[in-house]
Amino acid sequence: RPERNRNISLIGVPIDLGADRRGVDMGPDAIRSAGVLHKLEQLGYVVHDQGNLTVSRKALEQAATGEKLKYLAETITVNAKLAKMTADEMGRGRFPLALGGDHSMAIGTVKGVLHHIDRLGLLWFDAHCDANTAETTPSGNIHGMPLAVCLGYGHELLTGIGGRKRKIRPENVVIIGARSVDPGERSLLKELGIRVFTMHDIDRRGMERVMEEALERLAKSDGVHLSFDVDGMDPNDAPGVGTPVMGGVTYRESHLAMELLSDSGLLVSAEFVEINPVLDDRNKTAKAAVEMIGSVFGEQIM
Ligand code: 4U7
Ligand code: MN
Ligand code: MN
Ligand code: MN
Repeated sequence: RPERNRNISLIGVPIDLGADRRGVDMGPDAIRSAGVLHKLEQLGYVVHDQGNLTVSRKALEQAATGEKLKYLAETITVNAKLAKMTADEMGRGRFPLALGGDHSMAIGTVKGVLHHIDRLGLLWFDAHCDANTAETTPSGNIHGMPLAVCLGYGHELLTGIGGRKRKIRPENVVIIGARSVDPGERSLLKELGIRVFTMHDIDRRGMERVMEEALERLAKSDGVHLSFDVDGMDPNDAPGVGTPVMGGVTYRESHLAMELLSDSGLLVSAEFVEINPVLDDRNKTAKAAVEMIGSVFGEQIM
């Protein structure tokens, strides 16, 4: 079994400006209530809890701003702070674990990790591909754009966060669980040659073989960031999400994916995002996220 970094830096990111449904800003506290600290400490980790970043909700009061990218300014502010905190915590030798919050926060975490690992691999677990740009977005919601931004595509104020030159290389990205892809995303991902493991692939080949191929690709990077959008899971198992899509990755398949990722020893940072307790069923989704966190940090049944 791989040597693990025993020090985890927990960073709550209560942002909901990237999404249309309110409430995802309460995700970090929902995951805390579901016992994430206890889980990690039980597994033998030392958790350095940074609390939650401050996210101004002022922008929300000025409804219908007519911006093409909704709440761009505050989203940039939050992600710049998050990138810095992530890079700083990694600089202290800690494993950054961010809790969200809408998926726009991946811009900050990934840019922060890129500060230390230039050839970073990225495992994007999601029902969506989050590869829209200002030109292709059907919604104007920035949580549909972070993967494009991490690859260097999109509004220059977003790609500039944490330094324009820091980006993920297409050959180091895998997407797992995709089942809702917009036309503009499809063309960008095809153009870049990004490996997308759709639900069709998981149905046909099973999660074990999908993960084996995914990890084989990611092993060529210098370390992997996990961006886990809980809507990648099936809405029956993870109902507390703003953009549910039927026919997702089951609870068991998700566990297996996290266990195999854990066993690979490639993981250097992670985030769990899009948990919306307002839409949830008795914190079921946050509890599922804590179980996935357990698996990815090495929890075993026996
Ligand atoms: B999430 C969407 F059009 N693609 O861009 C968009 F379907 O972080 C949804 O994966 C984005 O939850 C979902 O608005 C973002 C839409
Ligand atoms: Mn999603
Ligand atoms: Mn997402
Ligand atoms: Mn497990």
